[in-house]
Amino acid sequence: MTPAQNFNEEIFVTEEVLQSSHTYAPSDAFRVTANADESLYAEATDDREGFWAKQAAELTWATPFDTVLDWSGAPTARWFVGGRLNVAYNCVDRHVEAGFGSQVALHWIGEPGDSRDITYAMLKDEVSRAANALLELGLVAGDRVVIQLPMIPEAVISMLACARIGVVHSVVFGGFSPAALRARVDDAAAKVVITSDGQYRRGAPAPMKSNVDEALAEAETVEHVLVVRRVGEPVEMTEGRDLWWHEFVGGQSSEHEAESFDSEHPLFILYTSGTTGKPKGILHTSGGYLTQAAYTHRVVFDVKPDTDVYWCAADVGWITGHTYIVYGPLANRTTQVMYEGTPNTPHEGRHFEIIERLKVSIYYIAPTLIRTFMKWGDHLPKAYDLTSLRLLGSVGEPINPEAWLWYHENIGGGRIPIVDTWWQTETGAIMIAPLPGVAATKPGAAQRALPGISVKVVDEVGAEVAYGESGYLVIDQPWPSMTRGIWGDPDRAQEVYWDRFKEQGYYFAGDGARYDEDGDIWLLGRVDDVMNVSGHRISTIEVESALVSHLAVAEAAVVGASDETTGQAIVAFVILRGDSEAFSDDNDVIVAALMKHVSAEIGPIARPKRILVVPELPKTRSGKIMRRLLRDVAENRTIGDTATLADTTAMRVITESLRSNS
Ligand code: 6R9
Repeated sequence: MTPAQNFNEEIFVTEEVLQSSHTYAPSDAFRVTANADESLYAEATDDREGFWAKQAAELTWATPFDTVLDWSGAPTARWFVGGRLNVAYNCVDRHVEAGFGSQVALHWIGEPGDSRDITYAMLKDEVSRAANALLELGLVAGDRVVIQLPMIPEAVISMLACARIGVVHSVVFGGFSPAALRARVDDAAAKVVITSDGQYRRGAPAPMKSNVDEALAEAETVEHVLVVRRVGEPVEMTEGRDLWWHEFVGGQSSEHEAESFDSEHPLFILYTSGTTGKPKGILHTSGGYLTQAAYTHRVVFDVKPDTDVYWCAADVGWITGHTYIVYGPLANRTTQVMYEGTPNTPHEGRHFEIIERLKVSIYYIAPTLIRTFMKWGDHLPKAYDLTSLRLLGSVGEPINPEAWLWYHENIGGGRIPIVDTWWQTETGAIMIAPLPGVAATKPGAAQRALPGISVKVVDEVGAEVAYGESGYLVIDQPWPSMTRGIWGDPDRAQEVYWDRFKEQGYYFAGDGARYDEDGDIWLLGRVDDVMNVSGHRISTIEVESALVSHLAVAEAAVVGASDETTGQAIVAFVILRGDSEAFSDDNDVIVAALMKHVSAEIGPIARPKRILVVPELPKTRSGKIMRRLLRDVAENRTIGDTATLADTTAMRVITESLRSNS
């Protein structure tokens, strides 16, 4: 289905979010001390490159850059050309050298209640030890390391250790299956994997190392596995390959001289779902990425390094964790909270308890968690002292006005700004968000591109739409933290992101958006076949591929159906093979097996909420599945227009069969 076909339906579903019109002006107290003011917009418009050069100058460069932007190889940009820097030095050492070694970098809290406070000086020692360990394993700049770890300090330390020696990290979310891990290890030809014996999940230890072992069976490129002891469960160590972190890293010197790397030296790869089955390894480089990570963190979160306690409750396995737990905050010498566990372990007030105890002042979460808190009840935030908070953030999916207002009232006490931040793995850092202290915020709107960033909402042919109209979100000027392409497939980025508006030279984000009457931007969700489940991107095709890889399935179609809590939920329609009675004549048994199968193939986050066994699927004459109609079924709506179906009776057959099955 082309984005255009899909697009109009998205507008239909999200029309209700456009109702709310009340705005919330910042308090004078916030405004006068804010890191940003209105003049930043004009400054950036007058001299974009000069503006970005100024932001880059906030970092410490070993060799200054001579050219701000080289766009001659568009759409692959080079930023801060000629400059050399060390990303880890910028995030750690320079703060220690400036006399802030005793400042806490991470207030880490484990799920079972254990905790560690790690100062910048301690972080410098740990990162240096880990860097020395990776060097001893024979890694050289440009090599790849895969990291699959729970939310423990070693995740941050490993990432920074890679950055310090110019090794490219690829962090794989702890919930991904051995198959997904293996695909990422192979794609990047990783030489080392860093993992842990296990991870705490909802109060109990779950295995991790054994998943890695399964993933790495016969993996050709991996020479060593470093294993952090976290849960104390017995694990199998492969002689000659596996090493305990506490022994091998622990035994290294804490002295390590950080050398500088080219501004365009690769920093990391992070895989994300696109419209095709295979996740894409999104590549980010050093100087431009760090510049925009630090700048956006400074102006959007208004961080004051001497006084704030900042908490971004994402996982480091996602881009939000990379940019707003590791690189942005640490480059800005932030004191932050890092929490290992799930929000309801050991109880549903856990986040609020942490905010109260550590006096968190800036709190950044996803709408799905806000909606979960709403479900758990207002009494929970009320039971804690949340007055230390002075700024709230939201990321990952459109925030519906109800959730925004609840967040504002119940967590923000009705007194503090909320920044709704729109961005993507590919953009590397925040692109659209209100500036706190500057903007009067609107519940549900991300509002305006940040100073230095330029976006537009355009129609089918790339012409900007009028205020009050909807269209496609595009980015019309290069930005420092933009992806430098897809790992191992340099031509694919052009096709995936730039071909849709090739003539205009626009980056197409895959999202629909709308200008309101004031010209503020409202995000309307994906217009392609990418689902957003609890803020995680999963492609319909990825789940379909997993389903059809099961022997019982002949064909599968997957849709993202609106869900009160998770934003979208995965609903799958499957046609079973003719001989699938051989497995069972009970659909429930097959459905349960398929659920398990998808979890095993991709990971529990991709497990469908519902799987419906159907006799056929609605297809257009060109053979494309009409997901729009299936979404109508999944969301219990009247079935829409079936005129373009190859077989116009298909939907009737499907609904009748579902009725008779239930
Ligand atoms: C940072 C992150 C990117 C996709 C993006 C969009 C959705 C993210 C949003 C938002 C509306 C926001 N998205 N933030 N939609 N409002 N504030 O989430 O990156 O995992 O790559 O997802 O998420 O659809 O295209 P990533």
